[in-house]
Amino acid sequence: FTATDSWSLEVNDSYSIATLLKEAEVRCFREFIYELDREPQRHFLRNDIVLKSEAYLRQKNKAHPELGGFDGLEHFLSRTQEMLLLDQYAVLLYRAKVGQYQFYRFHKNEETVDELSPEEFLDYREVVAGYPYEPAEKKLEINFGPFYSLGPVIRDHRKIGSGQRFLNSFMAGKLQGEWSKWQTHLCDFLKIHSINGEQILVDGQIVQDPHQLFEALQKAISYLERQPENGPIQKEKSHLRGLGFCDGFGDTVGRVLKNLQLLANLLEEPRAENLEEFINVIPMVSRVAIISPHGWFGQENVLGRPDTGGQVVYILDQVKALEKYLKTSLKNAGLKAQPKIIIVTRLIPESEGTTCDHRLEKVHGTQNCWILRVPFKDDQQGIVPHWMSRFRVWPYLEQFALDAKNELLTEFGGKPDLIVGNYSDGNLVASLLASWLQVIQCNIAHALEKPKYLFSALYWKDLEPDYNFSLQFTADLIAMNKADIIISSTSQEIAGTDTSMGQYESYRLFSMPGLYKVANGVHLHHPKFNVVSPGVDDSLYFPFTQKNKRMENQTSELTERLFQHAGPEAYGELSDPDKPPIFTMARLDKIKNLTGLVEAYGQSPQLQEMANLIVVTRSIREEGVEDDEERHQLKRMYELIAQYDLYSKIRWVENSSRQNGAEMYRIMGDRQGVFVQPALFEAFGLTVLEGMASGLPVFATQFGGPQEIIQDGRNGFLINPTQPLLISEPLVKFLARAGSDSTYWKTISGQAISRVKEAYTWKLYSEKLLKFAKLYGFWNYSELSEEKKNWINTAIYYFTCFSRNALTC
Ligand code: UDP
Ligand code: LCN
Repeated sequence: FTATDSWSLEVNDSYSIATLLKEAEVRCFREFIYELDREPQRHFLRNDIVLKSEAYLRQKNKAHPELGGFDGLEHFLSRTQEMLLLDQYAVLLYRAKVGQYQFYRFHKNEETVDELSPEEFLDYREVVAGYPYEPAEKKLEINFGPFYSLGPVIRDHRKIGSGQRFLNSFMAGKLQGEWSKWQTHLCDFLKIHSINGEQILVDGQIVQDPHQLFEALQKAISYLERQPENGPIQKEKSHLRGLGFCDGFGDTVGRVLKNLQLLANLLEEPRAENLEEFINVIPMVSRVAIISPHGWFGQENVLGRPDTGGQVVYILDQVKALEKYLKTSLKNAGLKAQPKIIIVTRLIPESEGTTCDHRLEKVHGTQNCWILRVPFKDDQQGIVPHWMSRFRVWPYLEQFALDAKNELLTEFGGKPDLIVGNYSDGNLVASLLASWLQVIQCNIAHALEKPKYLFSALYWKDLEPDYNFSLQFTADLIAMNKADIIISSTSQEIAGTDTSMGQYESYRLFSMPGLYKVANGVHLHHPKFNVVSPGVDDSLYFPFTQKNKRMENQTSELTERLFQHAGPEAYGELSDPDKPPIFTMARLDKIKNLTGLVEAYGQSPQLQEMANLIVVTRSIREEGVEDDEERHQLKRMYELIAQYDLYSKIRWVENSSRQNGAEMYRIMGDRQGVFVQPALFEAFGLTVLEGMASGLPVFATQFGGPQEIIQDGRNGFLINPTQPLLISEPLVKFLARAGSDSTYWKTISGQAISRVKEAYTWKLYSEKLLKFAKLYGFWNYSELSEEKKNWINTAIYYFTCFSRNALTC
């Protein structure tokens, strides 16, 4: 496989070092390297580089005002993603703009700067990590690039993640170019649909080709034009049937007429808008399978465990919204069929009082959405009885997929129309199911572990005993390339921003020393990527000011529990419970960094003076906690509370009920508190939305999704959680201003509520996702897509065989 395709990493002449930096800046940069060289660390990431260079450049500017500043160097360093220090060189990965890289090698003792290839950079990275240099021919290189060379490419990096819009115009262009071929595709496509075994849309026995379709349309349109617009379509059914039109075009004469006219227009004039509108009308989706194998998947008492966080919340809200949307669209299409959505997850016999051992459970507040649980099996014990970390599920997934396939076929009474995978394990299972059943596959990452854990690919061997990343990253590569659609919660998740690396982007170029090297692991410019942001359930998360929606007894019980109640489910005794609360709630993973917030609070007497700290987690005791990371974080919390003597300033409270969690945000709003999300990295961050929707000023990590949710300073604040002072300073500043200006807190609170209402709703989500799925359904059906599928499936097949062998060995 060679990398001579259109989307291999661009190396661009306009970014030669001479055009980026002045001579004095190159010299200053060498001096900065000299400073860094005194530190033991050899591998620096952007955050480190920026923090260290800021202080250095400030001092340089002061000492040499005559040089007129170092703006160019500051800009250059802010875009340097990585720096490696070797004996003679500093090697840099410079991100010129989204998806465009440049690799430089600065000689420490000479005035020379070389440009490197991506492969050379990967080699240096391995050397710095202590691996012996291996010549290229000894390494296995994975490159998916050539397999995409026949398909469409979004060239403008600003449009990455707008796959639907792009694909629509791309297809319309194709329609115009090869119209007679596409007319046949469209006509055939309309004949293949059925719901519960009944033909819908066009009867292929009567209408065989586009010409006949057009004739039939003219007759049907002129007939319907003579009928009352608001009349039910039932009365006209037999007439339309005779012409070759079945149910599915609408429920009233007016609607059917409009849709048939749309189709006639499309056949006559293949414009992008006509195509988009018509495809959206087709009732292509009524049965959806959502795959989320690991974790405790239930509706009560499951949240806050290391493997059961936002993904469960997201899916439960998602299915409710999808069902609602599908019901309306099926009704509008004149169909009686009800949508059915099945969430497939793991059945866990040792379920600790949850419903995780029930085979089938109805999703509350829906008519036909179900949780279907299928057990993991192994050769020794048959059904695996106990919970297992998401990092250990890999050996069970193939059998799980086979069993899930049979169960789904039985429950649906046929194939689903769409399979949605969640997280690395669900996406891998979705890849298998979608191949076996020939159904459209949509992936949702939720959180890609590779960018979450720093240097996780480079040091995979050290991390392997706990995390099995060799398997997970391989699974990610398979699923990303196999998926028809990938939806992301923010656009930075795909290709990052001007200054930060995207989460998918981190799979583009990397190596796992001794295993393989990846060049072009993911095609960010492919239209399969679409940004579809989740929302919040507004019946649960609403502004604290909506008193009439709140329950007085719940509010007073929880207020007592949060601030005063003594008992085993709370720790700390507030000496002044009336101070404004700094609230946080998350799973006790290291990455969530709740201990970082406690440390920042502990190190700031000013903050302790101004506010109390309220921490909510699912458990505050080590007993019964099986996850090592969670146990370690629990211990660390107690240590920090003791070390900074915080017992009278902090309340650490247990909760795993979503209803209570929602009211807790509002109680913090009653007291003019703030919510802090201090994660070292957050893929999206549902708690950020929940806090904002409840009317809290939110301080959230600048690393990951929150940077797109929050417009810094307007409807919340972004913080750098890597140092205690960087967390506490913005909080002190805000609380001081809110103390002296009574309107400030209210302004931010109001703007936070508006932001969520405008941009993050499940209604918007359902519309976008299903529109996208339908468009792909049509595209997948086309000839062009067959070519694409063959290429990709061949690549995936070989890669999967290889992975199985390599990983079994
Ligand atoms: N949550 C909860 N109790 C906890 C921790 C989390 O109810 O102790 C909920 C929280 O309200 C949110 C979800 O779990 O709905 C966490 O989602 P998020 O996207 O913030 O993070 P994740 O846990 O998925 O990484
Ligand atoms: C997983 C995460 O880590 C969060 O950042 C997301 O908000 C959540 O899944 C839902 O997608």
